[in-house]
Amino acid sequence: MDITVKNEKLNKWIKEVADMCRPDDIYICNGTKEEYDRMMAKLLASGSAIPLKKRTNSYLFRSDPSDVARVEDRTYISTSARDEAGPTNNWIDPAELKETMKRLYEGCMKGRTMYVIPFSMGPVGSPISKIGVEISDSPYVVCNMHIMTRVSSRVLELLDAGEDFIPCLHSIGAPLAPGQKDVQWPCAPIERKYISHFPEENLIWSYGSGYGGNALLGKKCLALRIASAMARREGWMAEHMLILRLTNPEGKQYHIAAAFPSACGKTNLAMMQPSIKGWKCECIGDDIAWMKIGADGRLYAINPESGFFGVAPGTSYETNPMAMDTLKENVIFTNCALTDDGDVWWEGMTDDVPEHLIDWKGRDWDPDSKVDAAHANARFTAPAAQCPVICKDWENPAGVPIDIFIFGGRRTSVVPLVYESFSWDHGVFLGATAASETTAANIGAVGNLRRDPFAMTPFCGYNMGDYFRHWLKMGERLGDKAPRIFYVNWFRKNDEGKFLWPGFSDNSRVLKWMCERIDGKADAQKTPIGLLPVEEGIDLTGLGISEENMKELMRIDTQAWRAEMPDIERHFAKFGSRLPENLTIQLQELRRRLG
Ligand code: TSX
Ligand code: MN
Repeated sequence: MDITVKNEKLNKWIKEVADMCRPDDIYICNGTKEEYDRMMAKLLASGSAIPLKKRTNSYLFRSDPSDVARVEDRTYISTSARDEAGPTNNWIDPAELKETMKRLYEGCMKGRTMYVIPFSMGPVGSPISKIGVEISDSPYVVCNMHIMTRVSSRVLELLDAGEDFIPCLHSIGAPLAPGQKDVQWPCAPIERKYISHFPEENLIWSYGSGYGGNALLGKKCLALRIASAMARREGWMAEHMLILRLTNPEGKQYHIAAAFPSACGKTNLAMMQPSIKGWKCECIGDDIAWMKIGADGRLYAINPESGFFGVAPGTSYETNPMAMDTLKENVIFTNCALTDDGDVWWEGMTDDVPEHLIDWKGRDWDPDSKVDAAHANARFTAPAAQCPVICKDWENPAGVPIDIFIFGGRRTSVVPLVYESFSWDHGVFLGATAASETTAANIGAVGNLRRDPFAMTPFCGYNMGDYFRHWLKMGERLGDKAPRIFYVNWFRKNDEGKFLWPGFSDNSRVLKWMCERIDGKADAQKTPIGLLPVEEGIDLTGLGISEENMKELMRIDTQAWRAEMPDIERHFAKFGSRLPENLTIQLQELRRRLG
């Protein structure tokens, strides 16, 4: 195991980790197809991967039932002072957390191979991109990282040339004794899982889980938690946002970045195909945006990822045909159900439920069963390049210039279909107070209002009060080149509990109004909460929605809005003295406008 690389920091780190974790073998990844195939062959041989007859080069994995999602209460932002992590993060002192985790890491890779995965978040060599190296003992992680990030020998060359990288240490926490038989999804029990971030030294330590954001460390850990802390220090933005390009019939392009809490259909919007004639929509990313101010003073965005790690249940040719077409080949499915003819299935995929399935736990399942066949958090990992509407500029190292920011949430009442902020600071207030009603997908009661500022609550790597301040500061720097900020709610219902807005492709009508606002072609009416479309402001050609429903979608109930104030106040109070005064002023002004 005399592995040496030219990058001294990497060399030293590999040796340190190997001495601590004591793997049987070390392997440095190069990102080639041959390597992917070799890893997958190993996973097939061990029985972890199930090949799918119906989809070329695609495989199904079943996780341990205790390891099915990100573990937010085992996720830590470990800074020297607790207050730097802030009220929205779990905190443990770095020295103490490292002590605890070193004891767990001690010998944790015995009987396994230690994979060193050099990857780039963002196009290799882009000035907005960052390099990471994940060390993991999971070949499933290696395959997923091949799809979700750029793993390549070109990254190794940049490292050899002395470029810096973010070390991401991962172990499933399941060493094998000599002769011990492996299980299908090795992992550690919940009380030994730790997803730890040390933003002061750009370091990630993850232990005990093989699932999603707990294990694919380039995504939530690096591209959001560590990157958000770097972005504040370095004057850029790392956001939980989709990126899309809209093109109008005249060929003018608009770039939109949008943040929504979970269960609002972010991936669906990222791949949405407009219902209005002559408008085109292309996908650049569905989850994360890294943005820097360019030489012309505008804000440029890249998607740091190279794949989609999407929630499968609810994805169908009705809700997201472009995603369905992305999933035809070269896909890793996790915790989906298996059909008798060798395909995957999940709740909401088709109207007809197959007569027989193997559920996500590997048991026989029949349609009369009360349990779901696929886990509610079942996932697909698919290359972004396979999306039929991927934008030709999705890998442009310069990024795309953002014109519009959208925030939103799922609200059955109170919040109108769309409104524009009065100013940047007012838009930051909208992001900071963004809220969604809980659905069956959340834990606890359905319909509770949950504030999820900028959809960043689980992903901000530092004090959220400082994060609000950073947004205000970016607005000052961008000045009149700043994107305009809108708030949307696709989910308002009538008093019979029916959705008022058709959503999906028809959301293009709302996006069109935003573009017309940018171009000074659409009037808006001033209301206490923001700028709303005037009557007939939104293009409803061919939609057949009633005037009454449209009125209800845009109605502002000032009484109901006044009733929101105490909750916003309680929400803001959590941030104490870290809450920027500008946001307190925004709240005061809203209260005054509501009368
Ligand atoms: O993703 C959704 N979007 C954004 C699409 C680009 N969903 C699914 C949310 C769960 C992830 C939506 N659901 C949207 C939406 O705009 N709107 C709704 C609510 C809705 C559901 C079904 C209908 C209409 C609205 N069906 C009919 O009107 C027939
Ligand atoms: Mn996300």
